Order: sequence, then C-alpha cells, then structure tokens
Amino acid sequence: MIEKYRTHYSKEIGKKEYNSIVSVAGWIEDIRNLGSIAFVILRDKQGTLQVTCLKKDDKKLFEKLVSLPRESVISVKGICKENEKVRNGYEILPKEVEILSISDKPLPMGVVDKTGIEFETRFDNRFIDLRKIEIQAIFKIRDKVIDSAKDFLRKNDFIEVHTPKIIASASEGGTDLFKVKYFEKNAFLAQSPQLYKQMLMATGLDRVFEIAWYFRAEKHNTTRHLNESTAVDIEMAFINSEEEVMKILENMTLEMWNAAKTCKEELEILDIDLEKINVPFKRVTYDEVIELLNERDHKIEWGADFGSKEESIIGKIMEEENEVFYFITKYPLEAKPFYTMPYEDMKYSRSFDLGCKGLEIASGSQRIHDKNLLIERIEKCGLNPKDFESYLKAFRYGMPPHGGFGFGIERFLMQLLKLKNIRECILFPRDRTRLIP
Ligand code: AMO
Repeated sequence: MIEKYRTHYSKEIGKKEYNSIVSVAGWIEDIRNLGSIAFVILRDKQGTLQVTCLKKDDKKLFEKLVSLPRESVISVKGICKENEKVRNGYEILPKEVEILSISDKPLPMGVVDKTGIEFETRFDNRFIDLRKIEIQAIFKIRDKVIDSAKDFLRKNDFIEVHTPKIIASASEGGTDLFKVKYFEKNAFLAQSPQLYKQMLMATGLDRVFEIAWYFRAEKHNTTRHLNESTAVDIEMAFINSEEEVMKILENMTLEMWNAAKTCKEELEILDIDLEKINVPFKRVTYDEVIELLNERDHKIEWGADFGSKEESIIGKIMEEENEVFYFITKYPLEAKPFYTMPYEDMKYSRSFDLGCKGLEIASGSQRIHDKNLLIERIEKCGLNPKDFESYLKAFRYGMPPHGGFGFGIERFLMQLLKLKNIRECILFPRDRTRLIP
C-alpha cells in the first residue's frame, strides 16, 4: 500500500523534486502502449503529468498499468525525472502503483475526445463533463466571484442570513411556484427571499444578504432560465432612495468582475478576455428605453416589461456606447411587484433592473414601508392581503424605509464568461425536462 496517495499535485512538481521520490494520484486520461514502453497520462486537479513505464524495469507493473481502462483512478509512487521532451518538463518512473478504482468500459463520454458531445449526453454524465478543465474553470471562477461578493457585502456592514425555502405564500405574487405537500397543508418552494428579507428590516439588523437557491415553476425552456437557480439577495434599511441600493449593486458587480479577472489561468483556458468596466454604470429610464426602441422601429406597449427581444436590442445599443452594464430605472408601477415603492405620481416606481450585454442579471427597488399603501398595492395587484398577514404584521410595529435587490448568479456568470446557455453555469441544472442527475 502506498502510505500517502499523493505528495504532490502535477503543477507542484518542479526542479526541487527531480531525482527524488514523489507520489501522484488521479485519473488515467490516456495510455499509449508502444510494447516495451508505455506513456500514461494522469490527470489531477491541477492538470496532467506523464508516467513513463518501461517493461524491462518491471514487467508485472507494466502489465498492470497498461491493462487499466481510461478514467480509472490510481496512485503512483516513483522517481521524478527531468525530461525536456515531456510537456511538464518531467516524467514519473513508477516504482509502485496502487489501483484505487477501475473504470467501467466503454465510457459514456470522453473527457478529452475532440468529437462533439451532445449537450444532453454531457449533462446526463455531468460528473465526467466536470472532469474537463474548461468546465472546471467555470466553477472555479464561480467560487471566486461569490466569495468576492460576500467579502464586499461584509465590508459594507451586511450580515449573511438564511431564510426559509418552504413558504406559505408567493413572495412575488406570481403563479410560477412549485407546490409541496406540508403535512396537512399546502406550501410552496421559495421563488425569492423577498418577504423575509423585508421582514428582517423591522428587526434592526439593517443590512442583510443571502446567497441561496430559488425555485421557479416557469414552464418555458430557454437558454436563460432555470427552474432552480441561485442568487445574491440584499436588503438595506434607512435609505433615502433606490439610488443607494443601486450603488451597492454596481460596486458589488465591479468587485465580482475584478475578482474574475484574477482567475488568469481559468480565463485563458476559456479563452476569455474580460472587458474593463467602471462605476457608475449608465442609467437610463424605462421611458428613454421605449424611445430608443422606437427609434429602432421596435414598438412596445407602455407598461409592459421587456422580453428577450427588447433586452437584446437594448444590449446592442449599450454595446455601441461601450457600456457592459447599465441600469434601467423608473419602471411603470404596473410592471413591478406589489412591494415596489411608487413615485408620488403613482405612475412610476422606484425600481431598477441591471442589464449586462442584453440580459437582465439583477432587479431591485426601494420598497413600500407604509402598511396601508402596501395593502392597497397588494389588492391592486389582484392578491389577497389575508395571504400576506404574517408579512404585513412586520409593517405594523415600526418598519424603516428600505430597499434591496436580487442578483442572478448564473445569469451573471453566463454574461461574464460569454456562455450561450445558462445551464453551463450551474453544476446540476434543473429545467423543464431535467430532474436528474
Ligand atoms: P427577479 O424576479 O427579477 O426579482 O429575480 C432576480 C434575478 O434573479 C435571476 N433570475 C433567474 N435566473 C435564472 N433562471 C430564472 N428562472 C430566474 N429568475 C430570476 C435574474 C433576476 O434579475 N424579489 C426580486 C428581487 C428584489 O427586488 O430584491 C426578484 O426576485 O438574474
């Protein structure tokens, strides 16, 4: 038995290790057996390395190695030798090999095969798909940007909270909810932490954020929608206007973008050159967008929300102005959920969406904190205040002015990394037809 399966990852090996014993471990990516010599390409978290096995040195070990199917997991203890002809500049001459797991044959899909693999095959075998360095790069960047968002929010006095995901009433007042049986009652999976993050504003915690999963029973199957997605949500109290929330949002986005920039190796693997972005992001009002759309002969009824067609035209206009990110502000009140704060005219709302290259990645607003106005708006939106009693209670005993936003993590990553399908940005996507793996 090899006492330590791995003493070094592939990229940790350098001149210092030459002519000494190392242990490496990973998946067999390829075996080239030339009869008297075999080259085994071993893949670990950092990359690949070459194990060079000579039959004359140890026939039994040679036979053992070359008989293994691709993607089997082994640990190799051997001498590290400098070799300029090998990509890493070194090779491992094995002394001991331990087989940790033998892969079945044939593989459902290859890891390095260049032949195009069907999208569905990739996602049916996501654990193998995730062995590809370009797929891993997406999730390493994802980790980095989420970490930077948390870091930024904590530095700005936000604390991380976790609110229930099994809820009794619709957070957004919509119909896109998954119903679940909750003992004798019916419940729903949360489509947003909206009502809870607002209730927390009645506590004195003042600034909260949550990074969690949300569930939306949207039936359409598009490249920009998931039925289970993740988001960064924030809520902040004692604000004068939605502008303060937008400032947090644009600065958080900038931090995340710049954090991604530090992932040089991953960006190179993905062949992405990130644009330089600056704050403040451009702000255009809903009415200005309608005008811009009109100028491009695209008519849309005033009051309607923008669909993917409109979003993409807006994205192109912004691109012409070299704007990667842009806010669309002052939406008609009727286009936004009941909790959105109206302007005095009751025609427009203190709301905004954050767009990035033709896709909405976040939305938010100042909220109504007056209980009577809130009830009025709930009714106007065709909902029953009775269904919101426990939420409304938080507005009866001291609720400061507040606002917040929801920021779609997969949507952001999709635009950041120029990926065509949102499913690429989540490990195990849930869509209209996919529930496994
Ligand atoms: P909204 O419904 O706009 O706002 O959602 C916020 C952000 O979440 C992302 N998103 C999605 N991503 C993938 N698939 C989906 N089906 C999906 N739905 C939404 C988008 C979107 O901008 N409560 C408000 C936020 C707030 O006002 O604080 C809300 O949920 O990037």
